Amino acid sequence: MGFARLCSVILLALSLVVLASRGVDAAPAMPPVPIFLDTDVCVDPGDVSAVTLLNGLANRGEAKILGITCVTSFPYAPGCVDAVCCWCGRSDVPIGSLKDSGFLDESKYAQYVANNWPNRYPDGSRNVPDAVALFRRVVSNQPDHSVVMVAIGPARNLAHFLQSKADSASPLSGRDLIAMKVKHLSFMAGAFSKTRRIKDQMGKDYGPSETFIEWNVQQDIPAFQYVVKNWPTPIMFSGFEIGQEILVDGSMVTATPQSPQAYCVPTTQRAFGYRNVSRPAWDQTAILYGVRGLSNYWGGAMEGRVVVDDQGHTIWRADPTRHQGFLEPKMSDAELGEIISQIQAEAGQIKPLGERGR
Ligand SMILES: [Ca+2]
Repeated sequence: MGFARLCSVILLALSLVVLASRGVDAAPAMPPVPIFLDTDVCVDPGDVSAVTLLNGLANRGEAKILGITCVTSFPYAPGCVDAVCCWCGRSDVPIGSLKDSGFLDESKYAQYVANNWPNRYPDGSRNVPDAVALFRRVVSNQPDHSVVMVAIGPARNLAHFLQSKADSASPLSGRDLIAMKVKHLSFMAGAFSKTRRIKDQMGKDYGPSETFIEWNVQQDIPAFQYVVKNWPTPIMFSGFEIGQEILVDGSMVTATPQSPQAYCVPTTQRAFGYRNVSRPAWDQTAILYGVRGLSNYWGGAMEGRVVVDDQGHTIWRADPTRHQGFLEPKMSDAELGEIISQIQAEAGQIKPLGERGR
């Protein structure tokens, strides 16, 4: 082998080492995925981590945040979401809120965050747009079949979006508007695994998926039934079993201790009686799927439909005429956790917008 050829072989080997050392989460160069997020931020602090992850993916150029709606009546939820986005470098994300009263109307962290970190809604949600009006306005301005909807809470807002009527934003019904503008829905809800048993973060075993009623479904079973029956685009579910053993928030807390997200998760964990600073990454998995798809993280065929009984059990049935599926584990929880962990930790380290801190 000549010297020049030997050099080129060494260079090739070195570049492969460099590529490998960039980490397993190096993403392909693609246009940013337009994401509309619906979240029940204020109940589980995992939603705050999920909003952080979405901001991290947007900061990397992989996602574009079109809007975020809150599916809770808690008045400080929009301020909390906005505070997290502002902290991550984004002060103009359109935010909407459920206008029903009395639905998930409490939080162990959201008011403190809304009152103590910069955001547009520190005094509550009175001036926050209605979630339905915001969704219709934002989505109607997007190219056809482009919007990726991500839902990480109960299905009430999604049912309202579907049932909405023509307005100044669009002459279409909600269902027709979604069919025209939305590409697919990534939804953290239900439990589907045939192989993984349902466990909580303390290792308590709740048995197989078919006997388990997942929280997002349970909060509004009629809304969930309505959505799985009527949503006109493909739906990929991230069941409870997908995120249950991925605990990732510790890195975020260490990397950005002054951030609102570093406050939310440990505070709530302590209030729940857990010693771990992390919540399972249920909601983050739906965000990651929405932005990066199956990647080499998961499997999941979409030739079926989900049926929900009146108790809230989720059952998947093969059906070649429908396009609903559920994520199945492929990459190890530890590797997937490393990927989520890294993006969440870096998301809070973007240069601050204006004044930060409590
Ligand atoms: Ca949630």
